[in-house]
Amino acid sequence: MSNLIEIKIPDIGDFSEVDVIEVLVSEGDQIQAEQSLITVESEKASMEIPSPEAGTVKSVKVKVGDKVKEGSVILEVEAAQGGQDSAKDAPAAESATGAASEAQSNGRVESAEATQEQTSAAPGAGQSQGGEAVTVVVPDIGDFKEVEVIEVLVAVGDTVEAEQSLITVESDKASMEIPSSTAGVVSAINVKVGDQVSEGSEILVLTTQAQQQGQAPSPSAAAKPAPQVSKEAVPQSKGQGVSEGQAESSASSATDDSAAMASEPVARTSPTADYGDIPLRKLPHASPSVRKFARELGVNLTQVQGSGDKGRITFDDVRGFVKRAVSQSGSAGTAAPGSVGGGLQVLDWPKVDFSKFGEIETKPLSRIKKIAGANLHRNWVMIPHVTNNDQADITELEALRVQLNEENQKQGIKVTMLAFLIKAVVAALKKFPEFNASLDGDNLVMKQYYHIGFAADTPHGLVVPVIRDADKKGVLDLAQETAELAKLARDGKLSPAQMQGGCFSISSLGGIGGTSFTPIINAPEVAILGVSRSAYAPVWDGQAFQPRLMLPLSLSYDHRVIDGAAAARFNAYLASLLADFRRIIL
Ligand code: CAO
Repeated sequence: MSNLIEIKIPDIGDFSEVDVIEVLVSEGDQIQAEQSLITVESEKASMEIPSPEAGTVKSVKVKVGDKVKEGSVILEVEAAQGGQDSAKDAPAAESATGAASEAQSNGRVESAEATQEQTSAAPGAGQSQGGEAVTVVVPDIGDFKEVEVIEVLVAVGDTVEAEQSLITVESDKASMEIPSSTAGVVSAINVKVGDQVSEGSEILVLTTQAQQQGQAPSPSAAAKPAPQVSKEAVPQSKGQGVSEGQAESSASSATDDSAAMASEPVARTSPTADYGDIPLRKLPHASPSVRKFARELGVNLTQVQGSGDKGRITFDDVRGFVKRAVSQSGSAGTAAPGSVGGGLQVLDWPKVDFSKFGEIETKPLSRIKKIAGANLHRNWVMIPHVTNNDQADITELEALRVQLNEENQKQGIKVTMLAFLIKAVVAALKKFPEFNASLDGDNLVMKQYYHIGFAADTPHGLVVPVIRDADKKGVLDLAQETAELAKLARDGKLSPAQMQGGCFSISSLGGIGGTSFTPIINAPEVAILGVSRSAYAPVWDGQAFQPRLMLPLSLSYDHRVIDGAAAARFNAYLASLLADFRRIIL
């Protein structure tokens, strides 16, 4: 009875076909039951496929990039509890023909090792007579001493071309693909994801085409033994009389011994491949799944700025890159065909040694500045902003404000223009509901509530407290609440809940100055009102210039949702309410 078992993909729920994104074991590995063997990834999730059995990996049937589904064979494992006899227990003919079968080869060229085992067991059943194998080692990789293998890109049985990438390694600073130094069929893989390798580490063993056909070793392999040549005497007699025990012990030593060509008929030399001029491809710092994601989206990772640890590129970096590319090429309309980056192909941020020009002091950005900065940046690059500037005549409103403050002096409530603005904005949102909305894909979410945020300048940076249900509050309540929230903001005591749920924001710089500015929309809101300092200006009333207190209103809106005409109407309506506050009750 053979104890060679095929490990298949189990029931993986709703996913019909998934990609192999990591192969976590290699031929010869001793594995435990439930140890993860490969990682697969669907559009929605990644999952690791565990082994149902402990044992020794005899062959790996999949490689990174393969598509698998329930029932796909991923490994052959010699079960630990099964005793000495395994594959060899199977009749020779069955073994030889089985090697060619769809089920065993999984549609690929059968591994050289397997072929040779079959040759031993059933002389004449295969073409390969063995010969020298070429061990591909990690070449000189510069300053990197120990680097981690993050991808194995080939599987046993694969035919590889010279210069084809075999594995990806990653150091603290960079990733690079290690190419094959020669063409051939992969007969053994000596590394797996997570291994540390350095110059000279053996990656895999290749059987060249000539050897497969029983010809002499290629001159390049035979005549150019690199310094790392490893002599491997395989204890076996020529082509016949190989006991099952011998074949077994040779095969199971595959992990440690690149002479895993278990059934080689004679002692042989396995030269280490010479890289010659083959270039190593340095890759941006990113995990295999992020690079796969980028490949699928056609993103060139060399153009993506990594925000992760040590500049590592994350999924969000790739998403952000694509979103910026889409919004830029969409608004510019001039992106070259096929160029994902479009106008994004900008120069790197300038690195300047400022101390060359004078004395400097470097201070880290505050936590709030970093968070706010990242949000502002996203909103600025992802939302097509347009700003409509208008002015409101607040001469009468200012008189009312002063009067209210006199009347409410004893209660300690100070009414500023902000409270009136919130009240007027709510009325304008009711009249123009698309301003009280958020984009959700192709849908516009229309809100039936009126939570108004206002930008507050604090010693640590900008925050936006939110007044809930502003439509249900009077001007005095609003004045009191904004003052309380502004104080909490300045003291750094706002809770997250007090900054959430806003429908529309107001950024008032009126207490400071300015005549207009472009406020950045606070996503996922679709508009924001910027307010600058009011000032008296001569206004023509049809007969004469009158001194009127004019308040500058700068309304930035998301042009994907709001048309310019609607924005002009909103701003004009708002100005009319501020000019005659009685209209609020209409
Ligand atoms: N025109 C003229 N004067 C104005 C005014 C305006 N538009 N708005 C406010 N003022 C006056 C107030 O009446 C007050 O005058 P007194 O001191 O004489 O009473 C003074 O300016 C200071 O007002 P304030 O700023 O303390 O109060 P506020 O309610 O107007 O604003 C708050 C509160 C929290 C919004 C404000 O303090 C603040 O932080 N503003 C900065 C917001 C910001 O940074 N925005 C930029 C974000 S980036 O887009």
